[in-house]
Amino acid sequence: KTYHVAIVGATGAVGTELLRLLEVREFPVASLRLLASERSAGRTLPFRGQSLVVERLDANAFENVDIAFFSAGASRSRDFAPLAVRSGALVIDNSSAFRMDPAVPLVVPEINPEDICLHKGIIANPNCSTIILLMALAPLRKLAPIRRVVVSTYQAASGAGAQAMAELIEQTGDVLREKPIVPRVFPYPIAFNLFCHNTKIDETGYNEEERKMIFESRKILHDPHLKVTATCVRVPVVRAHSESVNVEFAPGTRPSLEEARKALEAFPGVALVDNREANHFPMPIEASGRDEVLVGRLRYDLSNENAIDLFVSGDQILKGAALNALQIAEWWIKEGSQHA
Ligand code: A2P
Ligand code: 11C
Repeated sequence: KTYHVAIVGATGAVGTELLRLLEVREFPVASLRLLASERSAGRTLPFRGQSLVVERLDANAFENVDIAFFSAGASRSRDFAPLAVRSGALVIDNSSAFRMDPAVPLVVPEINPEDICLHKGIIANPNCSTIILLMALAPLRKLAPIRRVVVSTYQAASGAGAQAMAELIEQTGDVLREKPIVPRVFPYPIAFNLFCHNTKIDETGYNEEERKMIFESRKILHDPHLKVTATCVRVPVVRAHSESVNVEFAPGTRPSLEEARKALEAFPGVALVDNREANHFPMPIEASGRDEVLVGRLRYDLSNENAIDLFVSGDQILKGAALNALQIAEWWIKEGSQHA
């Protein structure tokens, strides 16, 4: 069986990666429709040796589409995903529009694939920082119950889109050439700087990215009482997010580092990078372009007998977005449609 596929946001950072993954992972594509804004209509993008023309997103774009990947921001998802579902498409949505809707599964296929079967037309792809965190927590959670997580992120420019990646690169060159810089995409200089994640701060002082990490983690892990606190920071890295994570287990249940390393190594989608002698641990530069989330720097928390510290780096565009979305579709066509 083959599928008629659409990508909404095909010209963006995630959309272009999705296009490449559909080809290299040999997704059974019968036809592919590339959708973006009016600005990109008429542009061509390569797929399987052909040039496909990008079309403007409109209400008729989903006729005969079986699977629609949305990656063009939450307002486009809110406006067009329900139309796509009405036309009979399965929507896999990369935006935050429907993630916390109780009727919409929020899925990391290595963690809660069975939730895919509960969909009513839309399946949500989690926030990239949440996915990357949970890829490290899920194997540890099999060893002992996790009570609390303290996470600080080091988030790449890619999370803010293709233009933000370009801004980081251009601005770095401008600073080196001592040219004056004027931030366009980010609110502050990103070259040689870092700042609180560029989302709204609420009355508690948390930014929106931090809140996503807290609430999405609970939903994906089916653990409404899990305690999570997060500090999300944008750093001058192009496309892989890193996270420093303190994991506290239920009293008296902390696994040994050896058990934790084994569990991480055995978990699909995780690569253990934990070489103390060489001081070689997860780095965004090594995570970039890789499917696996790198996990390492495992050590006992000397301040808490129930906790372990670790460090994680994962490609924000791949496992954080396009790859996870495609894996959802792959699981659905292989396993899920049999449960339907
Ligand atoms: P376009 O390239 O035509 O602006 P990124 O996350 O890298 O910034 O990409 C965002 C994606 O969402 C792009 O493909 C962009 O298309 C698309 N997009 C942005 N605004 C709209 C819109 N109003 N209608 C359709 N697609 C949009
Ligand atoms: C970032 N995590 O790195 C964001 C990007 O909820 O899908 C994705 C925002 C989202 O800035």
